[in-house]
Amino acid sequence: MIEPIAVATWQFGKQATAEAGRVLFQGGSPLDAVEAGIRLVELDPSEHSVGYGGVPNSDGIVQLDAAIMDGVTHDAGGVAALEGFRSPISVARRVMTRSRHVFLVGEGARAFARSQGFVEEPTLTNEMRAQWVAWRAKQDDKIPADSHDTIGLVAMDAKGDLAVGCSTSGVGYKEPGRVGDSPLLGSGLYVDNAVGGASATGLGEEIMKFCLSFLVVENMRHGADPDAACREAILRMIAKNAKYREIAAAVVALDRTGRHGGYSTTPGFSYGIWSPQTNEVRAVEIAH
Ligand code: SD4
Repeated sequence: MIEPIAVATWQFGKQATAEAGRVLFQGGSPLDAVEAGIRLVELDPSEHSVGYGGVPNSDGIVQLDAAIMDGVTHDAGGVAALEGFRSPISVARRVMTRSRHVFLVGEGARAFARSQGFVEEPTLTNEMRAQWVAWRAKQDDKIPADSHDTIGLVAMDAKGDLAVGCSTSGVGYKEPGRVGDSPLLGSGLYVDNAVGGASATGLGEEIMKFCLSFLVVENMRHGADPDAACREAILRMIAKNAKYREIAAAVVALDRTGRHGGYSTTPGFSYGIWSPQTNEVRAVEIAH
């Protein structure tokens, strides 16, 4: 008998995995669990890196990226630079199930969401608008410290079926149209029922150069446990270029036996875990 389990990036991973767990407990599929867990964080305006209340781009417009992938079938859907919808993970899932495509961006993604009956709503909160106005006044090129904490969630049900999702408002004050790793299959997320799943967070410009989530899943395929798989992948980045010791990149993984792990280039990464026995946030302390 396999225990259902969910893991998710960062402190909000605790609430997200608890929500995913609730869905699994009620007999929902791993895809249902991933969507529900991520959606909870997307709709929380106090989280400034995801969904409604996320940090805008340099024009003051919130452009959201998200994707979802099914470990059983490899079906997947994603949206990028989506404006006007608070829960891009739900639109991404609809791309997977109701479109002929896998990935829709910008105005096309928006038109698709409308056609599917999603309700357009403001995504920029007053608080984030005020921060953007202050940033613009300073002409500051620096990325604000709390502007990038993506939610990545991997869930497994009692049958051992897996799914993964990832959602973000991306790097704060990014160029309009910029897309990070989060909605890119293999970079921000990847899952294969035969092995496990992984999701990444951090600076997408660098993560996508290493297909980080795919790499972690392949490391697990070749026998590494999730902790080792994440560590080997991050160390490969650092071996390529020591600058990656300073650039935030982190990844969380769950394998098909329910083991989980994570690793990051810089200290301070944590992830949440839900299982029927536990409901905790485990802080992954990184010693380099
Ligand atoms: C991006 N990977 O858009 C996202 C941001 C992020 O923690 O995860 N930050 O590049």
